[in-house]
Amino acid sequence: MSTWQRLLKIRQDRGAGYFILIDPDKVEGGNLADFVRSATEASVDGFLVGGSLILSDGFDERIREIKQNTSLPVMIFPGSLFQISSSADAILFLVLISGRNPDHLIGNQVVAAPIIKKMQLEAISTGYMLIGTGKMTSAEFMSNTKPIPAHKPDIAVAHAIAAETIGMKLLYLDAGSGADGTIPETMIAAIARHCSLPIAIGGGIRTPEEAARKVAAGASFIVTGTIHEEQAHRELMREIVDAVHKQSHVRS
Ligand code: 1GP
Repeated sequence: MSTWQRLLKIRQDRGAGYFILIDPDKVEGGNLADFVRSATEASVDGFLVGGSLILSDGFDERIREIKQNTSLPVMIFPGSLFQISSSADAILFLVLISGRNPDHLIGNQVVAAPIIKKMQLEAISTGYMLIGTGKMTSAEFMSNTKPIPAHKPDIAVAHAIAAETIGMKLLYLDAGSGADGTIPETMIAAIARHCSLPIAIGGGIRTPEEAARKVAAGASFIVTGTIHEEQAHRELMREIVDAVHKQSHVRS
């Protein structure tokens, strides 16, 4: 079964899935193996690995370490061309559709696609939208793009429909790592009404209640990263797992 099929099955069986984003630079206590094992025990649905700016080297080694400690899907969420590894299960093949920076619309994809194909790494075509909820985030600064304003759901809907029409598989709406605010439920619901692509939501989510509200609005996947870098994570992971999966039952 491909990783994409696994994701669709998670969505089908559990209503929605919960992914932990690992920035290899920032794992709590520096103990990646323990972190991955405890997240797996907490029944999260998979891992994303990446960051807007990773300063340490050994990206491939880190992916292998994560893979050795979980049987869950491990997907690259690339912040740059240097974040490609054949050891992952798949890579989110991101196109930064909310921006108008040609490097992130086609330039980097042209460089990366032949490498990914040669590696036989599964690529999941993803329409990535940055949403501006407050202060400037690393993703906004590093990508040199303007985010879609959080109070403009109609603009986000038009981008989502464009991604669907182009033939992308997944939408990822991101407020950016450590964002002050989260993606508004009104925006998620508007996209879910007009577009059938699965929606991943990340950026600034800190509580199970917030995660549950995103799922109730129409999100298929919830991503959190920063909270696990900041605090004891095991209990919180379980609570978010429960909130995401329970909320899915309420919705369906
Ligand atoms: C960032 O969506 C991810 O790209 C996760 O955001 O680190 O704020 O949870 P946080």
